[in-house]
Amino acid sequence: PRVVFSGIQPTGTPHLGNLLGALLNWVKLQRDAAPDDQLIYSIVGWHALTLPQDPKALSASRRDMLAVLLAVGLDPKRSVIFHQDENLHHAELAWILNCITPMGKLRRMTTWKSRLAASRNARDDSEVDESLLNVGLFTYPVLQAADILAYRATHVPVGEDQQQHIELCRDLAEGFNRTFKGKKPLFPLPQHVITSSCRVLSLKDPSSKMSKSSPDLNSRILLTDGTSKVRSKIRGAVTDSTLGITYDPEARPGAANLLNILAACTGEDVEAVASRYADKGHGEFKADVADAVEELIKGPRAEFERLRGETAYLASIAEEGAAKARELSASTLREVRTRIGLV
Ligand code: AQP
Repeated sequence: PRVVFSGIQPTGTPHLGNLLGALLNWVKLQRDAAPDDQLIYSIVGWHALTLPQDPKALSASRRDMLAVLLAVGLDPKRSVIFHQDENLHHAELAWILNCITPMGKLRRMTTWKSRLAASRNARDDSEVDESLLNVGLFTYPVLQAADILAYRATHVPVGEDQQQHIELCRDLAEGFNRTFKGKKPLFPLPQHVITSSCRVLSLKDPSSKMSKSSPDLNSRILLTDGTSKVRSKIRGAVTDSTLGITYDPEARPGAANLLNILAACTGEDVEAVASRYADKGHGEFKADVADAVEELIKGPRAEFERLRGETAYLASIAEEGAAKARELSASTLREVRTRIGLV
């Protein structure tokens, strides 16, 4: 049987990229799973702390994210849905893994390098070094490895941008197995499941991905956006002035992004969608993209609005999820402690 683990940060309202790139795939995995597959989905609050968060907003996002996971169709009877910060085994294992992780490996993470570059740009100073960045950001991938290994997960459905982190996780699992031998290797080497070829790009700058943290609200479609917001954001999406629609991600990234979105919403092949719009105008194309997005999000949006008020229900789901998660990771941590000598 497979053990599937994935996580999402409670850093704000999920956008179309999170839905198409992650959450809807989690639901698909849940639907297609074999009866003895274990599915574990976590809201990773400790990861969110690596960037500054307003405590009130974080607390609200944390609760809302649980409502979102239920609203998109995750079933707490089938999947373990819980807050990372309510299972301390993650932090314990992260510390232990930190102690076997070479700094050089973390310095090579592209996510770390891009944070460093962003900090240099923000200060307009190419001499800025890592001393200004926090240690949590540096060791973020080790916490992610702990999230996965605490459940001895075999499959990790996350975006392509996470590939390097999964490789690090495999390295750490392998290193631990080699150093701390038992009757059999403790950790399976988890596989990266690339859940979607659809990487959703910013509507305003198709050279970067759609992101929760971009300051431009028009760059992303939120799960909470109503019909008219969806329409106006798609209408305002950056495309180009070439007549007709073709799928050319290099030369026409804006149009290609909208084609990818449309194809992902309707479950069609992107080239087939493109050929249907070859002779159509941008206005008509965008109107159809907006309709498809609206069709996709309207159900989860209504369910989210209903659920977010059900605070007692959400609290009970969180509590049950955390208890199950702790139970599942307890045996791993017991074995880890024994093998390293902390018993
Ligand atoms: N634009 C995207 N297209 C496809 N998938 C995406 N994901 C994020 N953005 C896109 C996937 O969503 C999952 C949860 O991601 P996360 O909460 O760890 O956030 P992130 O990847 O750091 O990106 P966000 O959502 O834009 O948040 P911020 O701005 O806070 O960094 C992951 O599986 C990710 O691949």
